[in-house]
Amino acid sequence: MSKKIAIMNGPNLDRLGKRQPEVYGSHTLDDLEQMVSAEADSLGLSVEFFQSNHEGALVDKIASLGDSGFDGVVFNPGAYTHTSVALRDAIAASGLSVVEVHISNIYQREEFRHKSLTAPVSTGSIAGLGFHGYIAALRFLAQ
Ligand code: CA2
Repeated sequence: MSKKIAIMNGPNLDRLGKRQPEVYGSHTLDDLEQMVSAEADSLGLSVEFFQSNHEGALVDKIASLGDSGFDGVVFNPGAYTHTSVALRDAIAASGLSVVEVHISNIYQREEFRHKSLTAPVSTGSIAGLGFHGYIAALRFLAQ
């Protein structure tokens, strides 16, 4: 049976391609999802996409994925990366293999972005590779 992987994006990532192309590129969330879908097909993975601007909705989604047989999650928690104890606790309690992805290199940006509350409870993290980070995370989870 094919592995089931969720691709989750947090707040404001639905605005990709509409503002700040110098930081996040000019492609949209829809472009990202198409690119990830094509890669998932070639890796024989089943993928589900989820984006929310709401912390509680992201917490609920992580918990439900943990309870419904998903094998892994590629997760860009957006700004909640730097603030959310609730998301950290949800990841830690989920039993899921979570790869944290950031489009931009958070370590080259403002100091408040250097700290991730969610990375220490994730399997690994990738920052600064643009959309390629999602593909690298997917390939890792396909193993
Ligand atoms: O680099 C990343 O992927 C981030 O997770 C993106 C978050 C930011 O708060 C993190 O520090 C790093 C912000 C996403 C906002 O994306 C937008 C894209 C276009 C227009 C407006 C926002």
